[in-house]
Parts: sequence; structure tokens; C-alpha cells
Amino acid sequence: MRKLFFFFALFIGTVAMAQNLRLNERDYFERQGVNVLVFSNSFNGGFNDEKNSGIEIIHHGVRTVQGGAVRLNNTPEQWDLVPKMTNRRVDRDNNCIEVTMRYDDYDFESRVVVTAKGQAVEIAVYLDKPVPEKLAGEAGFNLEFLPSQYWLKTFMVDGRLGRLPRYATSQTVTRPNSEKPRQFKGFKTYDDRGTDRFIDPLPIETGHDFILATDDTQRTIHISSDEAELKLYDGRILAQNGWFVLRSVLPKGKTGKVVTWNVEPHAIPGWVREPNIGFSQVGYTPEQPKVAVIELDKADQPLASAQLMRINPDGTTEQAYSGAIKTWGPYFKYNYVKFDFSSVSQPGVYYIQYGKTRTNDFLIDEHVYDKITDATTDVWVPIHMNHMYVNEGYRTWHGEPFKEGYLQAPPSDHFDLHSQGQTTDTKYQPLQLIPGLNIGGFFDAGDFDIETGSNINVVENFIRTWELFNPQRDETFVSQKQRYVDLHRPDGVPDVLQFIEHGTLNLVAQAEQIGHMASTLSNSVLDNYHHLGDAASITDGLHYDPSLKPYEVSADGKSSGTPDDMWAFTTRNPSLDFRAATMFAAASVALQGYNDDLAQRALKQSKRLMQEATELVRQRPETNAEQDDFNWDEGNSNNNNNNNRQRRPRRRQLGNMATNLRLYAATHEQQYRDQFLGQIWDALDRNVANNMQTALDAVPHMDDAYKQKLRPYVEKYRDYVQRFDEQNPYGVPIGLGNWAGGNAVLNFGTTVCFAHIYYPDIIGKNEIYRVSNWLYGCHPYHNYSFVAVVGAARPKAVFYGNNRADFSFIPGNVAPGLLFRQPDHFENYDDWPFLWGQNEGTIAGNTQYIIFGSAFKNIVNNQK
Ligand SMILES: [Ca+2]
Ligand SMILES: [Ca+2]
Ligand SMILES: [Ca+2]
Repeated sequence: MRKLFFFFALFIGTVAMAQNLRLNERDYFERQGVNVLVFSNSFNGGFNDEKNSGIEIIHHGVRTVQGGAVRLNNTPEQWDLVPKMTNRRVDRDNNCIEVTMRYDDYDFESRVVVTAKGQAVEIAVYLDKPVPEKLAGEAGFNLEFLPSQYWLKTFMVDGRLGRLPRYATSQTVTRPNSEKPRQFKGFKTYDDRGTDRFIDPLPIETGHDFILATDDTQRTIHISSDEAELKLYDGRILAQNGWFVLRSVLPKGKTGKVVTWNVEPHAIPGWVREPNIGFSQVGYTPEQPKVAVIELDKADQPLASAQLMRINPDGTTEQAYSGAIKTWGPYFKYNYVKFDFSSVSQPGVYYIQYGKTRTNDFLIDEHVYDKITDATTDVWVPIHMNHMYVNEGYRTWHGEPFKEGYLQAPPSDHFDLHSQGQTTDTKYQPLQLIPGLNIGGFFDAGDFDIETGSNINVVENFIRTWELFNPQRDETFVSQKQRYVDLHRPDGVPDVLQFIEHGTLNLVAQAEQIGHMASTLSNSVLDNYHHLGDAASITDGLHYDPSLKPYEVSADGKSSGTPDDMWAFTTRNPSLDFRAATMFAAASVALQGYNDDLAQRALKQSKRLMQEATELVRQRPETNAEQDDFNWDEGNSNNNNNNNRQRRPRRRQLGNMATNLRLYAATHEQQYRDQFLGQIWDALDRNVANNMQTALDAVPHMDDAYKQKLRPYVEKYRDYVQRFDEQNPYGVPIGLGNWAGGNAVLNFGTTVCFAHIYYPDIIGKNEIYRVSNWLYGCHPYHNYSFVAVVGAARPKAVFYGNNRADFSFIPGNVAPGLLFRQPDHFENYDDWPFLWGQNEGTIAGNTQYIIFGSAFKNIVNNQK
């Protein structure tokens, strides 16, 4: 009887919770199936305004609505102004959250109050002062809807029916530029072709009562306003990463409560999120540990057991194993349980059955990991070779980009987080052509610039791959003479050597032509920075001549008045020169016997830059020499994400131990060895995790005493590795930044592999699978492989590559992974590629993956 009563009470409690939205302990509104977040994530502007902020709705587990805020455009783009949140107040007594937001550029302040009212929220905008004259008719309250979850769905507006379009084709008008609110730092996202007018989308629909997705109860949402007119826009008209936008313009000349919306996301009665069964989509080798991590809704009851099913060659299935479910516990918003089927070692095709949930099939086989780096080396990397025509079979990936070369950047700010100081630090005048830079180098990521720091990493990563694993693989034809790359066409030269050469060619050219390293070779105008398409069409290939009118071409056809040429940002940074010098020393060794001329040039620049950088640092005031020497997150020797837009400054000393080690390896000069040994032990005492990779990198170059002395640190590192089993259910370091933690996980995996290679008795073989499992599908949110890799049964389908507008991927790409949204949501969209923080692969990160994958494969294969 008591049991029954308890059950009944629990049932009532559950129903009550399911009925009304309530403020929970994490300060957002919640009912089963619906979360309404109010500025749990705020706008940052520039790069960071990536559809991740304001009022957001997580609807049946998917973040389908965001951007709720007072905005200045019908369909705001990434570089449009964002409001700064100046105050946020959670009022539990009144079940509401109030946010004050401000546009400094216009001295414009507004308040938004979101109040739970039964199953809906009321969103109300308050003004203490009327909308400024300049923004009257422009400022409005916006809410944005994820296109990939709403397109093709039916909607109803004041009783009229419609269907949300798969592709943007709604109508537009143009208006004078003078009427457009200023964009981020005054940059312009569009090329108006000399018309002095901008494009403004017209609404798809207008009314007072909208129900979106009437045909899909998972997405149905009802928005209405008695007095305000609601307009529905398609943000994809202006930018492929735009969302559907619903907005009400704020009335002119009014104060107080100026706009009120009622927003009710439908919740499916009794809905429980389907279990997410994380496992390796690449499969498992017979002897490795095999543990699926199952992510459960907190309203879900864990089952007692799960089954591993085998699919026989004749199509029949049989149960291979049934095992107990073990509870791990809660982690952020979900509960986690594990299913260990390690005892199954018979090669075959399997799937996991957990209650009604069945995974796709995967292999258990000795060879599952054999090809994990092939797509990255054979396809992703060559496609990112700059200044080349890249062909694959019938397809041209891109023509030869930037034929007109690079101009000296004038003193300026930049949208990709660079700047050119007051002087050029070169012999060139602002906007003068710097000859010889349009050679070699790799596209940074989803964009097409040459980030010098990243390119240094890339060359280093290829050199390490070459030195450690000596890969002879030759699947790529590279002709520097023809400026032509052909995929899957062997040319007798190992591809890794050609990649080292290609990276070195650009970096040596920088040192020779500029005199030191540029910080970046990048776009000069924002309107061609967000380019999606053939890299060869980013610029017109003609030299910029300011004496011509924009879009005018000279009589000889060689120059134009269009200011689209790329710029070299040349402010001198001795620590970058140091890094380049170190890399050049190693490149000169790697290239010897293959391209002796380039090897010589690299060595010459290495010596000169080393000397000059040392002198420059010496000339600095003593106190500033170390403190001022900030560098972007690049402390690790094997690091890798200079495109890391978290941009956390990290203090870095010149002549650090990784540099000394690499110089010792390249030159065998005793002074570098001594300096390295004078630094490494202190560093390990301070932080064993951060410095273990550098310590391990030294093992092949040091004596046995060094290896012995390192042992206790490796033991400490093992404890560090194993502690992750308690921190989260996946046993890897999970990042919570605005760039998902993929690179940190890769670094971790690489270090674990090397620790196992040199100290197998301390770091056991089973430890190396932590990161492969994570990358290939055992992670939160979904179970798709983060690597567009050969062998995975279910790789991610979309990435933020330069072909993202086609909802596609470039094979071999590695996604950063799970983007954490405050306060408790992990996300990796696989139907929407446009959020770089979760879906963009970088050249440094992907070449780091080649090292990880090579080390991992070596361990797996050598011990078969
Ligand atoms: Ca970039
Ligand atoms: Ca080749
Ligand atoms: Ca041009």
C-alpha cells in the first residue's frame, strides 16, 4: 500500500512538472521536453556571434531556437552589432528572468523580462527611453529558428497555411547604405557592387498568431502577440548560416512595456529522450576493452541489461552477449550508464540492443583501425594546399588562388583577430605588393587565410610524422612547377615530404621577402573573408590599382580597381620568429636529399631569425621581456589550434624547453641540451600533464638516466589520466570553452600513446583507446564519429569546411566536437554545419590527428 502511494505521489509530481514551466536550480525554465534559457549565454560580437546566445529554447533535446534579444536588423548576420548584457536578474518569487541589454554605439538600452506562465513564457520588452531616432523602425525583438529543424515543416499564421522553405527564395529590397546600422568595428559583410545600397529581406509572412511546425509535435511552437505585429524572415537570404527569424519592430516614441509575446513550445506528453548509445563507429579490435556509454534522460529508468547482437553472413542475427548495465551517475543534465562487452572477441558484424534502442552495426576485427588517417592525408590535407589547382577525378576542388599576390597591410584592425601596428616593420609601403608570397602554405580551416602560427605547427606535425613513422604513402601528385595537385595519383614521392615542402615554401618566402614572419596572410575585406566556393574566385586575380574605379579593369587586363587583394600583416613578433627558426631547422633536416635548395634556404633563415629574435628580446627592457611576450595558446610542443578562437593568452618564454629540445634534435649542440635539462624537471614539478608531451618527445634524444628520472612523473601522469574516469563518464578531458575541446582531447590522446610507447609498464595499452572511442562515437549528444574517416560506419555528415554551404564535408576532417552551452548542454549539430565551435576542422588540428592516428595505429598493429 505504501509502495503504491509512493508511486502515485511520484506520478503526480511528474505530471505537475510536465505541465508547467518552472525556474530550475540552474536558472532556466524547464518542463519535460522544453528548456527555455534566458541569456545563460550572452552575445560577444565579431566571431563569437554564432547563433549561440540570448533567449534560447532546447526543444525535446535539440537547441532549435536562439538569438532572442533586441536586435537592429531583420535578419542579423555574424558581424552585425550585438547587445551587451549589462544586468541579469533571476526572480524566483515571480518566476521570471530580467535582462538589461545595451548598444553602446547608439546609447540604446532595453530590458527583456521573461516570465513563466503555465506552459508558455511571456516575453516582454521594456524601454525607459524611446528607441533612438537612428534606430526607429530598425530595432526590434527577434527570435531565431534553426532552419534544418524547421524547413519543409508546415506553419499557420492567423489561420493561413504555409510551408517553411528548404532553400531561401523570399523577396528582398535594397536600401541606401546610410540607413543600415553599423556593423562590427565598421566592417562590411557585403559587396554592394558600387550601388551604395544594402539588401534587406522582406518577410515571408506577417500576422499576430504563428504556429510553426504544425506537422511535427517535436518542433511545434506557438507564438502570438495581441498588439505587436510578428514578421517571419529567412536569414539565409543574406548569409547561408542565417536562421528563420521572427521579429516585432519596437514602436516609435514609446516607453514602458512596448512589445509582449506569448511563446509556447509544445511538449509531447510523456516524452523521454531516446538513449544515446556511445560506441566506436570504427569498431573494435578483438582484444581491446569495449565499453558503450549510454546517455539517459534524467526521467529515464536505466534497464538492467543490454545485449550485443551479431549479424551473420547469411543475414540472421543472434545474441552474442548479454550483460549487466552499470551506473556511472549524473553528468550535467543527463544520467550515464555503461555496458561492457569486452569479453566478446570473435570477429564479426555487431550491434547493441538496449531496450527498444538499436544501434547501427559495427565491426569487431583486427584491422578496423588500419585506415583511420588515410582520408586526412590523401584528401583533406591536399585540398587545403594553397596557391595550387587541386583536382580529384572529375572534380576540381579549387583553382589556383591569389594569383595577384599579397599587399603590405596598412595599419589596421582585422575581423579575424589580427591587427597591423602603426608601422609595417618592413621596407614596404602600405598597400605595396610584397613579391613572392603566393607560394605554398595551407588554408587555415573553414577559411582561406594562411595563419603563420598554424602553418608552423603543420610543418612541425608533418616533420614529426615523418621522423617517427616514416610514412612512404604516395597517393598525391604535387607539381610546384605546374602549381597542380591531383588526388589519388602517385608521383613517386612520399606525400608527407611534399606537404613539408609545401608548408616550408610559404614560410621561407615570408622570412626572405618580409625579413621576418608575418602574423597572417589574410583577407583585406570582410566581404570576401566569409567566402564559400572556389578559393580561386575569392579575389579577381588582378593587381589592385587604386587609380582605377572599383570593378574597372585596366586596358592590359592585369589590374583592377577592386580592392580585393589579400594583405600580409607584418608586425614583428620575435617569439613567432623563434618558432619559425626552430621549425626551419627541423625542416632543413627533413628536406635534405629531397629538395636541397629549399633545405639550404630554410637553414639560412633559421640561423638569421634565431640570431635576430635573440637580439630583439635582449634589447627589450628586462621586466618586459617575459611578461609582454604573450602568445596565443601555443605553449604545447604538439599543440595545435592556433585557430583557437578562445584566444586565451598564455605566457610564453623565448627559448622555452620545447624549442631547446627541437634545436638540440636538429643541431645536436650541447647548449640546447643543457638548457632543456635545466627546464624540464621544474616544469614537470609545476604541471605534469601540460609538460609530459615535451618530456616524452625528449626520450629518443636523451640517455637512459633521463628515462629513469622521468619514470615517477609518468606514474603521476597515469594517475592524472585515470582521474578522468571519475570526472566524466567518457574518461577524457572534456572542454567547456566556445571552441569545443577536440584539440585538447587529441593532445591528450597523443601523449597517452607516447607514454605507452616509452613506458608500457606504467601506461597500459588499454589507456590508448580512451581518445579513439571518444573521437569515433562514444561521446554525449549523438554517437557519430567526429572524424570524417575511412572505416567509420556512421561518420558525421556535415562539417564547417569551406564547402559547408552544401551541407557536406571534406573527407578526413576532424570536428572540434561538443560545444558546451551554459549551463548544462553539450551540442554537436549534424544537420547544420555552420557553427565553427563544434564543426570546423583546422589545418593544425587535423595534422595533429595524423600524429595521433599514426601513433595509435602503430601501437595497435605492433602488438597484434
Ligand atoms: Ca583563419
Ligand atoms: Ca606524392
Ligand atoms: Ca585583386
